[in-house]
Amino acid sequence: MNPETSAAPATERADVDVVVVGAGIAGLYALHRFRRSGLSVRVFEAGAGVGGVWYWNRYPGARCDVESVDYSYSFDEALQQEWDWSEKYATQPEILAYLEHVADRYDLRRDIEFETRVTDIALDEPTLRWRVATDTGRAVTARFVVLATGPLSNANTPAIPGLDTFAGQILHTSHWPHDGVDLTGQRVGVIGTGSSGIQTIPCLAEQADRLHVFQRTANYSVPAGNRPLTPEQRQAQKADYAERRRLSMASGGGSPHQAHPRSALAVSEAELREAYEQRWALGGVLFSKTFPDQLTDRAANDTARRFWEEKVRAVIADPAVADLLIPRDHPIGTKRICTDTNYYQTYNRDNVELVNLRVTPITRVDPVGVHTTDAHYPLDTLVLATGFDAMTGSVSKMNIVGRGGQTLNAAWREGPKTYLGLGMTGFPNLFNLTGPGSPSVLANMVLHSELHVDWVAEAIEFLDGRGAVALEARPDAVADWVRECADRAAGTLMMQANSWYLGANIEGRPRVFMPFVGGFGVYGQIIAEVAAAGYKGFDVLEL
Ligand code: NA7
Repeated sequence: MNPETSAAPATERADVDVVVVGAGIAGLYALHRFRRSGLSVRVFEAGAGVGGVWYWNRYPGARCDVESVDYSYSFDEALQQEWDWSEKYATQPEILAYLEHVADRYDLRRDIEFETRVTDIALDEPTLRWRVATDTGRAVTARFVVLATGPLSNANTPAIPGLDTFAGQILHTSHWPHDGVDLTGQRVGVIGTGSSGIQTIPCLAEQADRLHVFQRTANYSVPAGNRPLTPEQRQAQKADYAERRRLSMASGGGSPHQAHPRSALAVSEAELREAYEQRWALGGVLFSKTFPDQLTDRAANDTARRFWEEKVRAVIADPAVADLLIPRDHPIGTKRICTDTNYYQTYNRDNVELVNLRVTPITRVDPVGVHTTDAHYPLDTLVLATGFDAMTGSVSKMNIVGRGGQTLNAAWREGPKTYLGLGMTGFPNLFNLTGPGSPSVLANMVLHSELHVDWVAEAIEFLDGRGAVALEARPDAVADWVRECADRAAGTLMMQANSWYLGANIEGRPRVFMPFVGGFGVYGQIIAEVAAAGYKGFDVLEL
């Protein structure tokens, strides 16, 4: 507790100014930034180390699909100048090493309690203090609670009959053993062909004796074009860092690359092709933003889809296999485009078989393998690349109780309801980072985390500066924001895919498009204007 900066009322003081839940990218920066404001901070982290998603997702082939030079903190020029990324797209071990370096460099670990999961967060209404309880029995009170739990941190394990009877090894991509796994000579099955499956399948195919890929829905993937960075490239990037960051902060997705200035439907065939070729060479997920109308106009989207299909068919030896790998159920980019290295080429290998679950669904797992409606696949290892209960999953696992005993889960029963993604009515001083109602996973999560953390830090400074106690989102501001997010999503093609952006991968979740789709730069402006206007849409509370 820092007595100078704490504006605690005469009533009992809180143990700390801020509790941060999670020590991933957002949580680490939150701790550093809040300390810089002179606040006392306690971070609770379920893992045994820092890193969040990069601590847990250790499957072979795990990489970020945002360029490493962009997917890194911008808050300290010295840090961004001193750290050397070895490749265009960093591997999970390299990102984790970077985050460990950050934790050491800023002496963060002393305020983090590891292997401690937050179970309950309850408001004491008279004092507007939060009481945060954990599974280790530790509880603290705080003036502010910041949820830095990440949108992709709650693994989804499908309820396949008999899964628990499997006598071999079951691995989930998001909980891969820390010592690695040797699959040499094994019969391996992979369920799931999202980003995780698509990254790991080529690596598993090289190790396994036989690999069966159980695909329910085909996905669009674009080659990463990954390569080592030369010292000259690194130097050039670092020399240009300020401009790179400026462009990223103003962009749609938090990276410096700009879309073509014209509609995909307004350019000549040659220009169209050239633009797509350039993005293809750039690699990865940015392919979905080659033209500004690609995600709003079906005809524009089709031009990208046709280009993509031609490229992908060209590398798959068997046209019948290619037919199965080409999505037909959603426009390109309406689920996050995957980024791969030799994914489609992997199906040309003799030891790899693609099983189409749309025609022959899995019926059950038995002790020795997987049954579909027409075959039994004997396996030594079954890999679940089945994704996450995304966006709201981790928050919903905690029992968060606000005003009048209302839980956040009850408040969000029909879908998340936030103002700017940050604040919720009935939950004063509880801030949710990079979750629903913000650009979230549609943006570069490192810069997004910094944007959110800085906003919250400044909001706390604002409150403390005027002797106020809390910010609480007004119900009308929440209703307007929820409507605005829904309207913006409805104006795109994003509603046409059964994506985890919509919670469509988890049974029982309401079908609501959760991220703010209006762009990272636009969103940054909106929240800055709200702050500049004295936190318009929030009630500023005094006791
Ligand atoms: P995703 O993208 O949610 O992919 C999960 C995959 O698992 C997807 O292909 C699913 O098929 C499949 N799945 C899930 N449940 C089942 C069952 N019961 N049977 C068969 N197949 C199933 O998760 P990822 O981890 O790959 O990626 C998540 C994000 O992390 C990614 O977008 C990046 O931003 C980083 P479905 O499509 O539901 O038919």
